[in-house]
Amino acid sequence: MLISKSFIPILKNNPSEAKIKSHQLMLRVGMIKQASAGIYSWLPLGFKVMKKIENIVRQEQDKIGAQEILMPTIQSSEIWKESGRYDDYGEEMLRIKDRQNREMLYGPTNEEQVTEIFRSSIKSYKSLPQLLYHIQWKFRDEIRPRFGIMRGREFYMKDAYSFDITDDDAFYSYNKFFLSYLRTFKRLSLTAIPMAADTGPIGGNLSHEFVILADTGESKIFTDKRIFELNCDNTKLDKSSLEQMRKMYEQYYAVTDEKFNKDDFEKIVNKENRLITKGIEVGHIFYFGDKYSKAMNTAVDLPGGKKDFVKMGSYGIGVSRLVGAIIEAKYDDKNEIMKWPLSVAPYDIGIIPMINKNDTSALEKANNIYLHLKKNNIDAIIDDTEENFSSKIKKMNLIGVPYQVIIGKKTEGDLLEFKEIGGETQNLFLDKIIKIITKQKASN
Ligand code: 5CA
Repeated sequence: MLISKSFIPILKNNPSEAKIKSHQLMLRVGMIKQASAGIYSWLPLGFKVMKKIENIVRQEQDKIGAQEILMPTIQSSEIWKESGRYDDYGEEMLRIKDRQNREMLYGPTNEEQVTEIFRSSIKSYKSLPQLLYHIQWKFRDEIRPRFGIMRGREFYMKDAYSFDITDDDAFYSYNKFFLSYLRTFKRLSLTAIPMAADTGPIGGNLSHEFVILADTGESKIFTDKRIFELNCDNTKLDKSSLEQMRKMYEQYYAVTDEKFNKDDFEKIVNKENRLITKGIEVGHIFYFGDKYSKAMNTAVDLPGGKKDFVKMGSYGIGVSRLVGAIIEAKYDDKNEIMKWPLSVAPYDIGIIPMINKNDTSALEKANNIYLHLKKNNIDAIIDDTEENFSSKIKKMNLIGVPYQVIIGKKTEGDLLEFKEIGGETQNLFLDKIIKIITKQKASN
């Protein structure tokens, strides 16, 4: 891709309406454009990043045996009346009437819709467990949409739902998602910690929020620092390994302010291990037993011939919010450098030829390198503008392409000036550069 031909509308300065880094940067480099309050269009750069995040989320859902479906954005009010949430949800729900005067709504979440799908087909314990998910736009008429896509009204969410018959089996499903969340955030190069959380309008009594640390986060968190040293790398997918893994995380105090109790915190956590800070909620999982299945009469046959209501959980990841969350976590404020993790970067490498009107040899060289990289599945962007060197570097640093190749006066023969964003320049042959990037990609 050539920058001159791409739709990357970069602004000279930070837009004044944006209060936090991620919102500023996303507007500044043209990742998004506001359509109305809390509602955004996604432009090529932002859309690419979000799609890459979405794919990682999808792969990790598939790995635990969840099956992808796609439910509509517009739902009928009938099922919400059955569950009792039509009135409870209040003004956050966008209510719509169709031409027959039927009450419809733009889905803020899908517990009712998925329960309706499940009950129409699944009749026996033999078909359980069922883990279903979709990745779809949601709408919540938030009172205070803010920070760009971080708290939008329209946002993109992965939501999954589990169906089991016993609590024991349902916890097994819950733990599978717990693990898949840890793996997902790790692939996005984020350290998300699971914290005991309130259940709010979703309901139930077991719930974890997955939170990444950031000063600009809206969640206040209280935790034992040692939770950051844990990892789930060797966890297997069987029931007891998963239970042990969750217990390992739960051994440390980690809660958001809704669940905070000062006496407990000071009693349980030694002074030197206490951490009080802020974070961004990137995922939230819930277990609520038969809350919806009872209200919506969703039961299956048990082995002995009796019937029972299914036990359910729901599991959300803020896919669009993650784009902003990664910026909050990775942006280097001091040097104005954004470094996207390679797993979600809009481009793998930026090629920066020094161009002047009388000499196009650097651009020709850039094009050749581009084609060679493409053959090796490396996605490059060439800055083919005639701007000066420092403004080109600045632009590339702002876009956050993880690697750069500079083709300047000093570039002779096949040796190239290569650097990882923010790092030292090395002189390398193209083959070596391809090896470095390919290896890094494979590790994701
Ligand atoms: N039904 C459950 C689980 S699927 C549910 O809706 N959970 S939630 O309300 O916690 O939302 C799941 C995730 O969506 C949150 O963790 C957050 O990352 C994201 N999210 C929620 N509200 C917004 C919003 N207004 N803007 C952007 N992302 C949001």
